[in-house]
Amino acid sequence: MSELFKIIQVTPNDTTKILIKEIFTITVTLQLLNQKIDEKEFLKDIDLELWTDLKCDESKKVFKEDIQGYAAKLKFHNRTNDIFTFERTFIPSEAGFFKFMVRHKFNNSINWGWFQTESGKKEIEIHVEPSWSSNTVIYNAFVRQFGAIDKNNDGVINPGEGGTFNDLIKRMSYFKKLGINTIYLNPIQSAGEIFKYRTEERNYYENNLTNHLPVHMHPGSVYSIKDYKSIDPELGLNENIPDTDQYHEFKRFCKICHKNGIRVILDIVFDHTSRDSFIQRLHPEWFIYKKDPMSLEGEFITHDHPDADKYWGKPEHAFSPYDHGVFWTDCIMLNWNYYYSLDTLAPDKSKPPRNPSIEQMRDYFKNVLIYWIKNYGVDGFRLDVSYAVPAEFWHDAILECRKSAKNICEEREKHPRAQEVAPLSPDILFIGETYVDKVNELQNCGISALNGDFSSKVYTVEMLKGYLDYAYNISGNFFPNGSRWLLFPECHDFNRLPKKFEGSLKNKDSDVKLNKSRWVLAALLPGIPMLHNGYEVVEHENVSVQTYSTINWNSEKNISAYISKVNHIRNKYVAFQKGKYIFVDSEQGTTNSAQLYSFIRYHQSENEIEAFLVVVNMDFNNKVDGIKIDLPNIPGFDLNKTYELTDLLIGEIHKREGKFLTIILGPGESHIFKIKQ
Ligand SMILES: [Ca+2]
Repeated sequence: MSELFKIIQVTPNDTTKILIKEIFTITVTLQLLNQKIDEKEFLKDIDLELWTDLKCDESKKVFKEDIQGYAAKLKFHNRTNDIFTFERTFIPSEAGFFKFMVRHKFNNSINWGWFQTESGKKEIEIHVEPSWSSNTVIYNAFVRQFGAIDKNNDGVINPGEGGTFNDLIKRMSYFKKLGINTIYLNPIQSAGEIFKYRTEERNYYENNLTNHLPVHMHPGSVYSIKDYKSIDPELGLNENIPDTDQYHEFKRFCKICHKNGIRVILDIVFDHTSRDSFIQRLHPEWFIYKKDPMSLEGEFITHDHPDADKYWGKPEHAFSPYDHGVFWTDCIMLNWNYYYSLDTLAPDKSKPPRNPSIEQMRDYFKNVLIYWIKNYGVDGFRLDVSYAVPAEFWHDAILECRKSAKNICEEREKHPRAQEVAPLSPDILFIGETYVDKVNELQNCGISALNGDFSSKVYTVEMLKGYLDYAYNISGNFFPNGSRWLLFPECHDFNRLPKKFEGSLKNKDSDVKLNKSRWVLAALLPGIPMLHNGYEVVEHENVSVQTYSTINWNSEKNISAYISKVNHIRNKYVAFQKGKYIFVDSEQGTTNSAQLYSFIRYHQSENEIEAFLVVVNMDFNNKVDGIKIDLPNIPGFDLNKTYELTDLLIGEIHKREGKFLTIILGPGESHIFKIKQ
């Protein structure tokens, strides 16, 4: 049979991420090698089958009429000369990891031939992603900072004046107005008490005049967790409910979020714990030890080392995580049997001892995730330092969390009193923190979106275009199709935007223009936008993860109305949530001095094509005065004929013809045009 035809293509032919409840098509293209065969005869004699474990709403309908189990016949689609295409469409009903294979036989042959990709793969992986990964707009609240207020007017934030869950609850209508639909909280657990500061920071805090508190009075880094199932009691303070506690307050927060259609994502830190974490006491074998825990050179001390009595199992000798030249002395590293940082950074190649109860540790951490889903109805997680935990652990954890979430959601339906909380849907979202490390491995293990490097690429048109071309496989094939990235101009890890650009802000309101322009990019480029608290009031001061910090909510510079407008545009149009992206050239070119970042987003549904042109002046000091941009072909539009551009930000309508447009835009301003023809 092989001499009659050959399969030349199967699409997709590599790991692909698709959305739950969205139509997904698998296409097989084959070439007829013997032209003399009659088309009717050929179609009668060819059998093309798809084998898959995809879970579909209409799986009964799809699979029943077709052969056995999960086999489905591919249907003839069309023919051009000697090329035939066959298709099968699905609507996946459950988030998860699946695969499919394609096989063929001809003329009642008893032998099936299995299709293999060029790299010899028979099974092609499909990740069905949470539906809300496309339409979510995230607000990142650092609870301790968000509501911090100097109640006694002594000019500083003292213990008891930090932010609480109740401060977030009080601003629920603000969040809704802002057009966000997910709140991501930096860790809310209690921080460790020992080594609250890393040694080099200790000096800074002791000498910094703005820091009035002695070291032991600081609340400690939220990324140095003492007990994974705890909540910092200070976050649960509430003057109106004196007998409440942090657990009750967090549950109340989650419930009110859900009532308002807002999902909750929790930060989880599985790379390290605080030095005095309780699991270090219970499971010393989950950690690794050195005589000097802040040394790359010294040997690891195993439990049977001659000096084990002195060092092994002792929290003060547990090895600290090491990152970019700095030991995080307030933390100790968990032993995942995964020596990523050590292998690349340690001058000696000595490996830490294997964790003898790694399976137990993996189970413990999976249960930590399930604990938050079951007891608070948490909808997703942001995985801190996700690249330092094995990807296969994440893969398993994602599967088990979604399985548990499904049961919890069903239980909530059946027994709402017994199960008083549940995620809004069982498709728990996982976002992995990594900027540049192990991105491919993490995209492939089933994490729905990665932090990525957007916030450090928003300086120039050239940098940003290069980054997006890479992230979205436009300049090569780096990641699974459909990979998603978190797009945030700011987060707790880096300086705030106005600080980053400090030297180049020339006018009084350049910082406002800067933040406005970067939000349009974050919200409307492909990805998941995330707004870091304080960005909307153009805050210059960074958050402090170790101690108290505030946001000046009364700042004269407030762009929340603008952000809200942009977010509502994103929320209204599917093209911005999951449409295709095309970069638009300008006569200034794609250089570091170019001002305009322009792009098309379009989405084709059954009855219409939605298309938008976004033009952003990335220059926050100078206007753009008559620069030509050159529109690409947009499917469904004929730009030689008149078309209409409606600027959704200001409501102006322009009629144009041809592919060149002349742009005039103030510093940091943008056009968001809906294109109609
Ligand atoms: Ca105070």
